Amino acid sequence: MASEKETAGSGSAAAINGGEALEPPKRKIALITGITGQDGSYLTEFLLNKGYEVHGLIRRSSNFNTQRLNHIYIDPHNSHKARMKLHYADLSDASSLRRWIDTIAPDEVYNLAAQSHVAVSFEIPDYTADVVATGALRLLEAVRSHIMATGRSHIRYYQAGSSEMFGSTSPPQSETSPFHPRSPYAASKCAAHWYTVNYREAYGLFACNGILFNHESPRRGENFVTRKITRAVGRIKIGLQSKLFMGNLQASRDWGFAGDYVEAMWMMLQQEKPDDYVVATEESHTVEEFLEVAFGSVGLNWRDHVVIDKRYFRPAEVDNLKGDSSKARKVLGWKPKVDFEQLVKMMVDEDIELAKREKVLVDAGYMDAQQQP
Ligand code: NDP
Ligand code: GDR
Repeated sequence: MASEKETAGSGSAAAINGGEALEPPKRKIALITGITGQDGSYLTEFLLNKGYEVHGLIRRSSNFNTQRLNHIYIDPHNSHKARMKLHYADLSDASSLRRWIDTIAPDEVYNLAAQSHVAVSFEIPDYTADVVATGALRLLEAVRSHIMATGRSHIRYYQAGSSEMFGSTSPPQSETSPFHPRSPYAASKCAAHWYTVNYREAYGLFACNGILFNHESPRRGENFVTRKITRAVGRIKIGLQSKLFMGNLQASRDWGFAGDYVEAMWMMLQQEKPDDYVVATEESHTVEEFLEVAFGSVGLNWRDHVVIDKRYFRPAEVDNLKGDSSKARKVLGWKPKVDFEQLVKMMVDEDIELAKREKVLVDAGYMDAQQQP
C-alpha cells in the first residue's frame, strides 16, 4: 500500500524556497478502465505507490466484481485517505465515458477494459468487437472531445494491445511484424490499435499502444490456461480434484509476470513522444512445458491427471508467440524481473494456499469439493 506521504512528481510536498512556502505538487490523476481485472489491480497499486490519485471505471454486475481491489480499497467516506475511487461506466456506453472524463479530468487514461478471452470471442464475436474495438474508439473520442472543450491537451492515453494481433505471423514478433489476427478478439484489438494510431496522427493526441505478450499472476482469471493449470495443481495436491481437462498443449506462449508489465504501460506515457512498444520476456514455452513445471514443482506428474477435451480447442489457433521487445528495453529501459520458473512457482504457491483454505470449508461441510469459490 502506498504511503500517504508520497506525491506525484519529483518535488517534496512542502518545499521551502528562500523562506517562502511553495504549494505542494498536485497529484497526478489516472483513469483506468478495466480496473477490476488482473492488470487493472496491479496498475492501480503501482500508480498509488507513485503518488497518483486513481479513478477506475467499473461495470455493473449482479455480484461484486472488485475482489482484486479489496485489499487496497478505502471507504470513500474516508475521503482524505481514499486515493482510489470507483465509478460505474461501460465501454459500450459512450455517454458514461465522456461524463467521467469530464468529471475526473485525468492526466493519464489507461484503457484496459476488454472481453479478453480469445476462445470466448468466438462465442460472442459481436459483443467482443463492440467492447474491444468500438469501446476503444468511444474512449478515444471522449478524450478528444474533452480536450477540445477544455484545452487540456496534455492528457496521455494508453491502449492495451495484444500479441494476439500477430496471430499466425512467425516469431520473433516486433513492432514492425505484420498483424494476422486469428480470432474476433484479435481482429478487434487490431482495430483498437489502428484507432489509437489514427487519433495520434489526426489529432496529435499523446496515445500509445502497448503490444503486450501474455502476462500472468496469481490474480489471473481462472479460465486462462496458466491459472487453470495452477488452480488444478493446488486442488489435486490437496486432494480436492484428480483430473484436469485441457485443449491444445502444443501452443507456445511468451509468458511474463503482470506486475512487471504494468510498469511498462506507465513508462510509455512518461516519454517525450507517443509511440507503440512490444513488451515481452523474449522466451517462449509450450502449454505442455507449463504443465511439466507446474505439476513437477509439487512432485506430481501431469500425465497422471490431464485429459484432452476437444471443447477447449479453438476454431483457429495461434501456434507460436515469442516477442522481440528490444525497443521497449532500449527506449523505456524496461525489462522483466520475474522469469518463467519464478512465475510458475509464484502461481502454484498461491494456489496451494487457496486450495488449503477450500479444504477447510469442504471438511466442515460448507463447500462441495466440486465447487470452486
Ligand atoms: P481481465 O479479463 O482480467 O480484465 C478485463 C477488465 O475489463 C475487467 O475489469 C472487466 O470487468 C473489464 N470489462 C470487460 N468488459 C467491459 C465493459 N463492457 N465495460 C467496462 N469494463 C469492461 O484482463 P487483463 O487484466 O488480463 O488484461 C487487461 C487488458 O490487456 C485487456 O484489454 C486485455 O485484452 C489486454 N491484454 C492482456 C494480456 C494478458 O496476458 N493479460 C496480454 C495482452 C493484452 P469485470 O471485472 O467486471 O469483468
Ligand atoms: P491466450 O491465453 O489465448 O494466449 O490469450 P489462454 O491462456 O486462454 O490460452 C493460451 C493457449 O493455451 C491453449 N490452451 C488452453 N487455453 C485455455 N484458456 N484453456 C484450456 O483448457 C487450454 N488448453 C490449451 C490455448 O489454445 C492457447 O493456445 C491471452 C489473453 O489474456 C488475451 O486477452 C491476451 O491478449 C493474450 O493472452 C496475449
